[in-house]
Amino acid sequence: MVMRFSPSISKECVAVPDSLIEPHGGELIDLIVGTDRGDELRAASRDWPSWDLTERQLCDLELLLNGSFSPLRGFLSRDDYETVCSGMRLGDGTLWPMPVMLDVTADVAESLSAGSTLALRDPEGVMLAVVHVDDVWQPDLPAEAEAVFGTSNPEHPGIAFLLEQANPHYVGGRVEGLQLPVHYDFRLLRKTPAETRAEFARLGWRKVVAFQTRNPMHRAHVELTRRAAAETEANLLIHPVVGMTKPGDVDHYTRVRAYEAIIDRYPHNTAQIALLNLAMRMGGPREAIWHAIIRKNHGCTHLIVGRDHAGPGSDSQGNPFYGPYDAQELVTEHEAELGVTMVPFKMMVYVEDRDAYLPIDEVPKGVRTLSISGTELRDRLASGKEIPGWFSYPEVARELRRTHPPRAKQGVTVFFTGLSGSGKSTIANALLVKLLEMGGRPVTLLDGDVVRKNLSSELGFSKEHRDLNILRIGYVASEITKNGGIAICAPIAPYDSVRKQNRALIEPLGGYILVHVATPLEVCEQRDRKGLYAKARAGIIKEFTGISDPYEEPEDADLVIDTTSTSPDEAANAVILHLEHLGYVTGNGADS
Ligand code: PPS
Repeated sequence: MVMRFSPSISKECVAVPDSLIEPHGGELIDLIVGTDRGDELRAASRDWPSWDLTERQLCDLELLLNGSFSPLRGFLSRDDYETVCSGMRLGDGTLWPMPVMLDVTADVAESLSAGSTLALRDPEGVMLAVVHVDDVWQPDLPAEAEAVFGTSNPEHPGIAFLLEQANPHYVGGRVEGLQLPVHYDFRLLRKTPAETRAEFARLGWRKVVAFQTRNPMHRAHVELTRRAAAETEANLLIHPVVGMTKPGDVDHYTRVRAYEAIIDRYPHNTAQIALLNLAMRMGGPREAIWHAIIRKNHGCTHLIVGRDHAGPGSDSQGNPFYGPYDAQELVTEHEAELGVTMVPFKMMVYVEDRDAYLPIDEVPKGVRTLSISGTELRDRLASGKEIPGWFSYPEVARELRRTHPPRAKQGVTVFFTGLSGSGKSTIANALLVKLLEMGGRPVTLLDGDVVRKNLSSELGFSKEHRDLNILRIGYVASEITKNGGIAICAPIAPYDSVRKQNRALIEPLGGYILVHVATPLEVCEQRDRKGLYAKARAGIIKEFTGISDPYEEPEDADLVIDTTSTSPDEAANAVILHLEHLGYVTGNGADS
């Protein structure tokens, strides 16, 4: 049976090349210098300014140093940057779609000029490389975003990164490397282009089709890659990105264990896994060209380009950032120049009657198909529901379940906010003992007063200090949540933006529930159990929340409780019921 991927592939009979594909630009770049030069650079670095590389820059530097970004020999100069942004080409005309930039702060930029040298260091301070500076300039980041990503929508993760996280100055220049960044995980699977090429040469792999992925591979992906390899009569390189992917993606540890678990599903010795420490930009069409260049440098002759390749999906209004096949179109335009053959594929769907996967355009009309979206998969994991065998393999489902337990086994933070005397601590204490009585998970109470005696003992009540206090509580709660415990927090937390920062930190790690203890000020003041309101009214205590300092009512509370006429027992019970409603505690106890 002949499988059809695209007319161009099914018609052509591709000859087996007698040597590996040429790197992009003709030469595989290796920027690591010899020992003597390394010693020379280390000694001279005493007088140079240093830059501590960001997470993204560490990824970019690694791929520059090991030749994945051939023909680049450093971070883009201003001229190259401008032509890359405007026309996807370096100054010399070589196709290059993505800016690879060294962004620095204003103070570091001020210490540099053309001709200076900058030492690049990893987070521990180890010098990995130097940049011989050609240009230092302040780029127009919104213009770059628009040119590279084809939109100015700040919800695009590549644009959000540029506008919110990138530093405001760029430094361009040639790089000399002393050593590659160190990785302690999956060492045997991390391969430089020289290593994949050497391995392909040794194994006699001349035609290699690369599969780029940032997701776990389920049956659809395995079927698709098997078909792609069979159709092109090529070996398969599963080449997952383990650097930076889209925020919220499954972590690379889980994914790599899952890739390792399915490698035996391919015909023996025909497929391999290699990990790529790329920082993705989610740039859709341009990024697809970039992926092709990177795979070419690793010795791959073909690249699978799927639906919405390297795209970030849709914005919050449901509008897709790119058309589903925009990436395929752009790669097709440049395929001849790239020298990498695209293996395009449509979305694969499961055809129940045949118990098989088919590209959606090959499914006969009226036939029932099944698919599970990423969101549905996350929901199934969270609720502990079955992951059907037609969708994934038991070994992949097992790995996902290990790191994505159902909600009843995930950590959760219950964050109370409200005025002094509103009843936060009392409800929090009642909740603590009720959860301990249920059992199953460790429970920690971070009460406002108690935290101020230890974690935040040196802090006062200025906005700055209050925010710091809440961020500290949030950090501790995030660690507890990440490790499967329950954190109950009960500070006043009067400011909205810092509460939101905590939510953003904690939510991806488990549950986060904001409870507004909305007891009115008059009631709190009337109770005045600690006599603080009287002192605040008398001006003895300054900056007192509700009296002489603001309290910003939350608009994003998951639960609102007014203790004017609610007992602590009732209030704690309402929280437990809400946790149960969300699945964080089950009817039989927290550990079931
Ligand atoms: S904050 O704003 O969230 O950092 O405050 P928090 O850490 O919860 O600390 C509030 C407790 O400190 C006592 N206290 C004050 N509260 C508000 N404003 C001022 N100026 C102040 N000075 C001291 C007070 O006992 C608070 O405890 P609770 O349990 O809320 O009454």
